[in-house]
Amino acid sequence: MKPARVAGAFEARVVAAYGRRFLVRDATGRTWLASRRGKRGDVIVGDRVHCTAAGADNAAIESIEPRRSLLFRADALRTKELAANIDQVAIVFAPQPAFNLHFVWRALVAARAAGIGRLVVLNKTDLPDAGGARAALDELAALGERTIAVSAKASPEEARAQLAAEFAQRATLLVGQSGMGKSTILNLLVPDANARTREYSVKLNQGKQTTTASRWFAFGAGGAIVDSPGFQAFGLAHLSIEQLAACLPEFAPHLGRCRFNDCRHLEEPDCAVRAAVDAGAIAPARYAFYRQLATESAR
Ligand SMILES: Nc1nc2c(ncn2[C@@H]2O[C@H](COP(=O)(O)OP(=O)(O)OP(=O)(O)O)[C@@H](O)[C@H]2O)c(=O)[nH]1
Ligand SMILES: [Mg+2]
Ligand SMILES: [Zn+2]
Repeated sequence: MKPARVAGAFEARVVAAYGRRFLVRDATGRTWLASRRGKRGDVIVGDRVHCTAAGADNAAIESIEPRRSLLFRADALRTKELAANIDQVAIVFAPQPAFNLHFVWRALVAARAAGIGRLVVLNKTDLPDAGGARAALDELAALGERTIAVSAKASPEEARAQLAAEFAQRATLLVGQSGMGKSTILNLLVPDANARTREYSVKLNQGKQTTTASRWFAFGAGGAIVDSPGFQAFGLAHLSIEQLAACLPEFAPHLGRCRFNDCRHLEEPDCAVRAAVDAGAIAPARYAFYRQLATESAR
């Protein structure tokens, strides 16, 4: 007996978005070009959506399922959603091109604030470590973050095994500055990703094959890997000063111990966080990072 269903209605995953055009993948693995009639900007990669068929390969997105998670960044002017329904963010950095350590730290704060798991990936370990990437990774491990070091290009088999263990059965978003190796890692784990990226670009009329937008790829049994384009500034203007302090793990033992309940840990007297900096329990560079974020906070 066939299951009852509404003619032409189906559920799907948004696997790519380009302007107001989307690619959605249904349960059978078929990809449809979809549009969101009337609405603007409310569908993002990773969303589970309800669609109706509107032609041979065309569909209309009728509604969006509630999201399990949402990662985004924001500056004073605008908010940029990165992906919906991910379980963890893999922040990729490398000795070359020159990395910005604050980018890694900011991505960790954004993920923590969104209740999303975190993994810091140092890639290109085959290159000379001019920028102290390894030391930066070790410092993050000491703060309790999950870390992993790989060379996706020089030791692909080893890298594949290491990464597959971390990515199994979870939806992972790859983020990082441009050129760190996100797409290389994706291609290592999802062998047909290149071909599908081309297929997506053609269907969305994008032309370019570099990573210009987030794309969702199924990975193994129950997992997914989302590639995203590199960008330079990971804005956290959407977080309040209180949230920022709560997202720095080494601040945790000191929070609630300041003289004032609403202490911002900036200029207030008898601040336990600043006392911890003076005592060497919080690294001055991390406290300076916090102050920087606090100046950008819109709330
Ligand atoms: N030496 C070395 N080069 C690597 C490694 N992994 C990736 N690369 C190279 O780094 C360059 C950038 O890699 P991509 O995977 O395109 O980087 P990306 O992070 O996807 O960059 P965007 O899409 O621009 O954000 C390519 O030339 C890769 O071949 C590695 O482990 N070692
Ligand atoms: Mg890329
Ligand atoms: Zn304080």
